[in-house]
Amino acid sequence: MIHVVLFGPPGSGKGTQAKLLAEKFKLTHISTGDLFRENIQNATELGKLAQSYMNKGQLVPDEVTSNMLKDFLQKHHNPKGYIFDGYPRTIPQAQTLDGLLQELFSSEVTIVLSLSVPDDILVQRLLNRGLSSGRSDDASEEVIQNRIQEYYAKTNPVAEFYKSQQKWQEINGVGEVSAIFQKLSKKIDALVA
Ligand code: B4P
Repeated sequence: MIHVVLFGPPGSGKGTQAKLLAEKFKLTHISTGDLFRENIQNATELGKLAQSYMNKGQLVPDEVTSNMLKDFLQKHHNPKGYIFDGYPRTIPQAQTLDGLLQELFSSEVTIVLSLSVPDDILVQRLLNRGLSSGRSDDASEEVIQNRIQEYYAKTNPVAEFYKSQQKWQEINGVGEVSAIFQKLSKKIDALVA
């Protein structure tokens, strides 16, 4: 079983690459952002709560996010493993993930692949996506900047957590989607070979 965490700021290509990698390596793709958007569309209580944070570019509280993740893992068992896209985003989430993988599968995070992209390119990508996605969190530069600030304040410390465990690998996320996919695939190939 392998567990890949795809890491990086908003707009770095996590969602884009996670879908491709999940298909290639037959891993189950878990995007906490997608799960929140599904709940928003279905107007669930969880969706209403998540929307109030996402609209402002803030992170949804850890407890809510982690309970949703646990529920997903229990319902979607994949003996090959998972690709985590957008989780963990805080140190408590990283600790929760360790606990869940241990409790449910007697397993642990195998590798963290971090996509690095300069802020100006992130803003441009998200504004572009906002033109067609209808996502409220992509609609204004102010909210996008807020998401990037949240990343540096709350999510970046997670890097140290994984670096100290020698699980951290950095990949340049600027360039063609296919070229970045090749680079990420090589890292996972090395794990499954
Ligand atoms: P997410 O859904 O994770 O959204 P994201 O950070 O914007 O990244 P995403 O994966 O969608 O975009 P990608 O970089 O692939 O989170 C949204 C919100 O949900 C968060 O702000 C937060 O409020 C909440 N949330 C989610 N998880 C949470 C958690 N664990 N804890 C608390 N809150 C949580 O792509 C962006 C754009 O770039 C796309 O248009 C894509 O086509 C384009 N692109 C990708 N790769 C490219 C490339 N190489 N070149 C050019 N364009 C590229």
